Amino acid sequence: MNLSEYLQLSPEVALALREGRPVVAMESTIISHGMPYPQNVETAQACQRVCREQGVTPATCAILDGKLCAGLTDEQLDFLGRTGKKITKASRRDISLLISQGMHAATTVAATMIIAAAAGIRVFATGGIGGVHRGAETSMDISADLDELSRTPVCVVCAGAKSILDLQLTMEYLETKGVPVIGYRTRVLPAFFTATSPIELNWCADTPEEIAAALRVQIQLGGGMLVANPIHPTYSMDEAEIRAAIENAVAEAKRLGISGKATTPYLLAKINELTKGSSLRANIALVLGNVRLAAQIANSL
Ligand code: PSU
Ligand code: MN
Repeated sequence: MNLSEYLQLSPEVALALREGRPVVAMESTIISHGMPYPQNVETAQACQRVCREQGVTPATCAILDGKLCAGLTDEQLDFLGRTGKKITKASRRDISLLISQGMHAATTVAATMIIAAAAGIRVFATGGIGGVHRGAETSMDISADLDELSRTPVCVVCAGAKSILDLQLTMEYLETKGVPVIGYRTRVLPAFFTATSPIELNWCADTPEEIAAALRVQIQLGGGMLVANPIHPTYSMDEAEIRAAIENAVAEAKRLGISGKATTPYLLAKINELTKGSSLRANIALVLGNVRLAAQIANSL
């Protein structure tokens, strides 16, 4: 893979990479499709501040005018946040056409991993990853994020996966694809809004240094890795409340016939509406926690 002719690094990101200083990548679909305006832009800004506080350069990624951008200006972040769901949500399959047609798009975990790897960025913080959707045994709706994790040498820090997905099948798929999933100070997979799920993990780490050491090997092996960082207990949601909201949102999506790449954004917005904004507060808190951990991993790499 050589995408360097399509890359556009911000001056700050280019300098940090040239000098071998730590950089953390962040995605933009979480801004355009994952949260409402203006909290989306405020969160993106807060993520960049958390990075800088740790001495790490933030590289928020997107596709603008057909360029693979790493490091965005405030104006570009605001554009993505205001445009919201009207901007294309880009995964691996969309990249060639977006570039050849000079278009704009927000990047998912999969597309952001591609940009990060092309730029030489090894650590990437997000909220939740895409996964195997409930009912995938008939819909075959499995996020391209999972295949990307198997092939692209980037460490993705997330808060586990939302139970809008089938968590057990998501873990089975990651195992088949050879993706290491490391719990950060936890032995079970966190479930995004809550810190725990019944699913036991094979690996856990107590320090960012341990994760960085494994990442060095994984890069040589030739694939990505997933770090699951539980939401801080202060912000963790009530289990019954979030379960009810998710069940309700999944049923409503089915009733409305929502499918394909519209599914995840629809469910996120519906859950936020049903929980009267408390899921959004949790979402913002866990993203910031993931950025902090990603910055620590990048620092020890
Ligand atoms: N899960 C979340 N929040 C998100 C997403 C997933 O909890 O914002 C976004 C990410 O950008 C992820 C994408 O890469 O949705 C996955 O979409 P799909 O399931 O269509 O592959
Ligand atoms: Mn899908």
